[in-house]
Amino acid sequence: MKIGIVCYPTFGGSGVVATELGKGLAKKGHQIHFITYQQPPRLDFFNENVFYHEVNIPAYPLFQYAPYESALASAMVNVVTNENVDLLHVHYAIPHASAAYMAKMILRSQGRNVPVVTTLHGTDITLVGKDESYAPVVTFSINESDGVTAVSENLRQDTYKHFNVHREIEVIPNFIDLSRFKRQQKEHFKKAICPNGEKLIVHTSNFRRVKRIDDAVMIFYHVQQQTPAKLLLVGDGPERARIERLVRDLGIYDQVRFLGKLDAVEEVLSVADLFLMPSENESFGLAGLEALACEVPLITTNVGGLPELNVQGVTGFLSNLGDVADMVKNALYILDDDHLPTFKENALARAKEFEISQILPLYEAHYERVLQAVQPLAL
Ligand code: GMT
Repeated sequence: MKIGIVCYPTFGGSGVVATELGKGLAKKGHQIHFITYQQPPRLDFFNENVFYHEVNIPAYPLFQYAPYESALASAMVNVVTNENVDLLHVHYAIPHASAAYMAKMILRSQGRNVPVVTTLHGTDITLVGKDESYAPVVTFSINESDGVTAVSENLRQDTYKHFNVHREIEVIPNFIDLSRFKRQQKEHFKKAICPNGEKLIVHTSNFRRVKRIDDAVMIFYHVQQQTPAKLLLVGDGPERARIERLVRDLGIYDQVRFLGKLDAVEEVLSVADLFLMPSENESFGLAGLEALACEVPLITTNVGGLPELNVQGVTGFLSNLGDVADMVKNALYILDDDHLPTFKENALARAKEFEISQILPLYEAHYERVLQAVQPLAL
């Protein structure tokens, strides 16, 4: 199959899911054409089945906001036409699903029927997408997609709740490549960060408000008062400066390190004892799955799709949003040397349920169904 994949070239979230999906499909012999405005960070290797097409967005003095959606739709039209792409798979509804609809209509006017699959990832539905500035376009483009998937049952339900969507949505969860995300021997790294055998706590995110990093810092603040610990914060984004200030104000700057946007996050997770995800909303929690794969138990909120990933008392604990005291209590329980080994074992066992080899066939089957349903154009 020849598949055009559209995504944001991000270090985490939908960008990573889309890139890993494309890589996995390419290894299985499909031809994958990535269409993005920048090379996705995990697209850093050569494979004969992988192609990259950059969206060109020309500047013009008239544009206060460059019309990215038009440039993207045009790129999709060109790639489909030149490369004979069978199907377009767009990740994150805004504005990819509506740009794909535009591309589909243009291609149809040229006598080519190319179906569009839209994968809903999270904030495209739960936060920004439902804002009335975008909602009509998001609703229309979901309804007009030929196939729609959501990364959790919770996100599927949220889509029906917030939008006038009347079509089938298939749940295909996020997945993990266990050959990359596995506990590696990085003891020298652990020694450098935790020279006195401290417990290592990690949070990774795009540093947006929805991640509630201040809760992560407060959990760590209370934990380290009762057990020696260090905190690694991986990622960057709008919250970074505020969080750095909070860490300084709490007087724990020496115990906290900001690592920025790390690509090899599995190396950090390999030496971690606990992962914090106190998010306000999380449709799935891919970063949490990456932690589980590296045998790191989770402290999360019980919002969104997190209960579909984190199993209470088995792979970690879930608390109500903002209940820092409960998260501290649970973190100390997990970090107890009598409990930690079991949680680590359970974490890996849970991650195995989301192994990429089990999830890719679900996408392939979804594509097959969508392609079979495409009506030939009347001549
Ligand atoms: O909002 C983000 O954090 C980024 C966003 C994205 O689409 O890039 O992440 C969402 O998609 C991920 C991949 O499917 C999910 O694992 C995340 O839970 C989800 N984030 C939120 O729902 C906040």
